[in-house]
Amino acid sequence: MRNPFARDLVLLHAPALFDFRTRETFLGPMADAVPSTAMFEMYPVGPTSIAAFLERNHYNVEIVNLAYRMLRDRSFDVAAHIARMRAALFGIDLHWLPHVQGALSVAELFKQLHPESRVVIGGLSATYYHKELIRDPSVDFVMRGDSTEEPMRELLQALREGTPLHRVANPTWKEGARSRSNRPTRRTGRPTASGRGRTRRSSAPSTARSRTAVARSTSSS
Ligand code: B12
Repeated sequence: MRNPFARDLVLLHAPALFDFRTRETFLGPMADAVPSTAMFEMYPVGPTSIAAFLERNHYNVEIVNLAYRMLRDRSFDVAAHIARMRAALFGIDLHWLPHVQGALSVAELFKQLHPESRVVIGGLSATYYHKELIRDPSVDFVMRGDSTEEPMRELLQALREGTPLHRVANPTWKEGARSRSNRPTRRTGRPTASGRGRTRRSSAPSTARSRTAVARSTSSS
């Protein structure tokens, strides 16, 4: 029987550069208006929205802000902290592009410590670079799109029940030596014929109709 207290998902927020405490670096300019340091320790709003949605759907989710912990305590042991973590799935945000080195370094460290665990990367930059990211040995899934709450629920459910991923909206994932992608069913701002952006959202992907659309739109590369 499933342990109702077990973590289903841990969402990790990496610093822009890992490990900024031990590596020399030249940091680029940051907007003065932004309330975080050049390590981008403030995580995107999205993980809180994903966590709230999944909790409402009876999944246990935790958010761990590694970047903030490292800034607050210079001796914070990231590897020891990650080694103690247990969950069915681990998510790392790659939302702002300057985060790419930090997000992938944390994913690599994570896989060294938990080779059996699965890692999903998400956020706007991850969405754009999903084909490149899925080639990284530390990345199992890239969850694309700007509305990933329902797709993340579907992914957790599929992993829990061992059902095929082609029914899950939005992911790119590894299948042997190849990668596969399901077309995102939730997106915004698609250009119209007139060239102006318009907001368009499809119906919830859990409906029978959109499930069929997702299944039809699976592609591989
Ligand atoms: C509000 C906002 C801000 C706010 C709040 C930021 C925050 N904490 O999220 C403020 C003003 C602080 C801000 C700051 C910045 N922002 Co801003 N911001 C936005 C804006 C307008 C909306 C974001 C939002 O709230 N979305 C709603 C929430 C619910 O969705 P979300 O955070 O996108 O998360 C969803 C998905 O992305 C995805 N997802 C996100 N993370 C993860 C993680 C996992 C594991 C998974 C599976 C999925 C996932 O699923 C989430 C839920 O559906 C976007 C534009 C846009 N269209 O999104 C720009 C945007 C995200 N910002 C951008 C930038 C560049 C910045 C700054 C770097 C600006 C600067 N030069 O300083 C800073 C960085 C902040 C920092 N951490 O240091 C760019 C990012 C471009 C890029 N790819 O790098 C965007 C796209 C604007 C743009 N077009 O240029 N920002």
